[in-house]
Amino acid sequence: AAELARAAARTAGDLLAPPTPVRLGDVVPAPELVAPDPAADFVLTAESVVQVSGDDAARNVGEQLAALLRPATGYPLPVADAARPEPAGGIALELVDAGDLGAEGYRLDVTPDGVRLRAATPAGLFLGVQTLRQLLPAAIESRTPVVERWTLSGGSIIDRPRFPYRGAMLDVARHFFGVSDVLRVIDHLARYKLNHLHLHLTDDQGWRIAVDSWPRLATVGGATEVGDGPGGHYTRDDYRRIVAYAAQRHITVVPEIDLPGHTHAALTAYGELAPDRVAPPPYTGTEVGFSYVDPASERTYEFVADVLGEIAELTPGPWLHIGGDEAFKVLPDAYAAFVERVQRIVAGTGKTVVGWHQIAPVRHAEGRVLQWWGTAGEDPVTADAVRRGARVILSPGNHAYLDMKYAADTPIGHDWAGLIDLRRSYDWDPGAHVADVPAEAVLGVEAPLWTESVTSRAEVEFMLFPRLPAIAELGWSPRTTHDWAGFRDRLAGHGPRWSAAGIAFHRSPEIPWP
Ligand code: TNX
Repeated sequence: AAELARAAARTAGDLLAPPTPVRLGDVVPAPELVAPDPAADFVLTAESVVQVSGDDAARNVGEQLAALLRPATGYPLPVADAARPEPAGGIALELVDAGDLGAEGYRLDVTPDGVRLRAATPAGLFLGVQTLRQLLPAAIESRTPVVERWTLSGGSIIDRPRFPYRGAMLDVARHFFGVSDVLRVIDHLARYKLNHLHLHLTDDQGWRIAVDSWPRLATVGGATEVGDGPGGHYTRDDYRRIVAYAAQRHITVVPEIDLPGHTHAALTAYGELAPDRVAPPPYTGTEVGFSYVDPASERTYEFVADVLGEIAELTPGPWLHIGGDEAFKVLPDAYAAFVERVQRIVAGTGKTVVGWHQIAPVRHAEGRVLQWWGTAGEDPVTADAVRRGARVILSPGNHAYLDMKYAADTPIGHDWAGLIDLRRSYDWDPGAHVADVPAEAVLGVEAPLWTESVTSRAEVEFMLFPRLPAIAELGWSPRTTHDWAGFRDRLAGHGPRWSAAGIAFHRSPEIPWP
């Protein structure tokens, strides 16, 4: 049957008028350099082969490319090793030091003879593949064979990211999202060249990761969520699966254990951590700032060391996020002493500490990173921490928060940081957003999705799309390409891609969707 469908697609495709091809520059995030050659279009055919040079990781990118293209085209697209891969009517992926492309850059050349993609690393090839995917007609996103002429516009793209850290956060604590939902979010990140997934694993309403040394955290602390839902948690194997799936897509998982506040779920499991040593009943509301583990108890630091030790061991990436936000009931001196000690515990695991910018006032720890979620244009305390050596991930609440409503009538979401339509998520500059936080101190950007009001995969996608691509472009594209009108036009063509991929997106009225 697959064979028949393939044949039918081929014949009918040949009879069809060619669809309006995607222009070479219609890529999100915008590439650094685009040089179209209108005389050099290429058409992918049933005979096309993917040739790959390099190591297993490079070959794996070739396999992923073929797997992306097979369902809609119905073509076999075999993947072949070649010392010197040639387009030869298909696609060549070459792992080679092609100029100054860096760790994530790539060069893509489309000629009538095929597509040549070159990068110095498998990550660069993978990122180039995301561009290649966007250059094919939107129907490429279909999971079943489609009648189409698979044309790519001719010319060259040379591309590399502006910032090394480009991320999104999913709050799996307020509402739990199972492994398959998380994997799908990873796919969404990959499309837009985001390379970090921050998982907010713990909060007042639920503890979502199994910890062998403190088992009740997950079994008791994980059994609730906002509202009446059952909650849930990831086993160590679930978490390993998420990390491995992300790694295949060159995405680093950043696990967050929020401390010392946002810990009510941990206290329900282990009353010994609570200031009064009494385990409270579960909390399934949406208030913040009321809970904390006792910073004056040695037992608390044993807990922190055990938990962070296990998470570090399960996590190949360099980061451990310790939260640090909204610990309103812990006095400043006790808070600073606690965070400094936890920073040392993280250093002891070999990881680099990340925290919400509330940790800025405490002593510097080697390499530490502050995730800034402010809404003003200045923050002297964060600027001072930067002078003392901190780097910053920008998640401004009034631009990058994916849980804010698009408009007053958006059915889910918050508005404490204002309404965030697409233009608001797009129109700011991470390199010059906070006074006295220079671009050199900015590691990158991250778009957090808090889930107090977000309960399903479809609702996650509704809040992510179309704003996630806007944040992705701020993290990836050189500032010289920044242009609202151009972004709007480039993004419009992605609507049909999302529809074909079954992504439930918000049809922002600002975009001329086709
Ligand atoms: C503030 S942003 C929080 C979260 C909430 C969010 C809702 C931050 C570090 N803390 O606990 O979920 O607002 O928008």
